[in-house]
Amino acid sequence: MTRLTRPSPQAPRSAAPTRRPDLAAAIVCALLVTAAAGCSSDAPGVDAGHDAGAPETRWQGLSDKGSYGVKVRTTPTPPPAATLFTLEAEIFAPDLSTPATVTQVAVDAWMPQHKHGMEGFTPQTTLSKDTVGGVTTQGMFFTMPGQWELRIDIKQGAHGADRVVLPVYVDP
Ligand SMILES: [Cu+2]
Repeated sequence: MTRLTRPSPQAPRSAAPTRRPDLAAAIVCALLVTAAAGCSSDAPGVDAGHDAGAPETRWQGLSDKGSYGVKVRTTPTPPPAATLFTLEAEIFAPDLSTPATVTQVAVDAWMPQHKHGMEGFTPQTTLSKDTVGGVTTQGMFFTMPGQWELRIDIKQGAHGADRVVLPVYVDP
């Protein structure tokens, strides 16, 4: 950083139209600091405890109450950050042996460390007409890299209502 007291001959375009060069330099400095912080993380304070958990991805799992087993895949796979992707889920009996009929399913994604979801994206989930337990969700979007959760909420189905949460780590 240059000396703050030296008058700056060329005023930075982002600085306010001021005749006080020390103030202008201070503003530029603040902008640079802000930009640098934004490059490393959107919320460094919130991320402080993130090291506790290792990145995790699972493409299948059991629902919270044990009523269903679910397999998912994405296109493209693995899903990159800031890219629209499609999720296909297959919903089974808990042991994955038999497809389970479902009649109402909602799919969402959540970033637990930051407590936000897909921020303005509203994916559309449709039930397969041909495949029992088949669900397709279009318009999924991980807004940033990091540890996410896929949340498949079975609101109505052969084994009642239940929810599957699968961790997905999105590479930077
Ligand atoms: Cu986040």
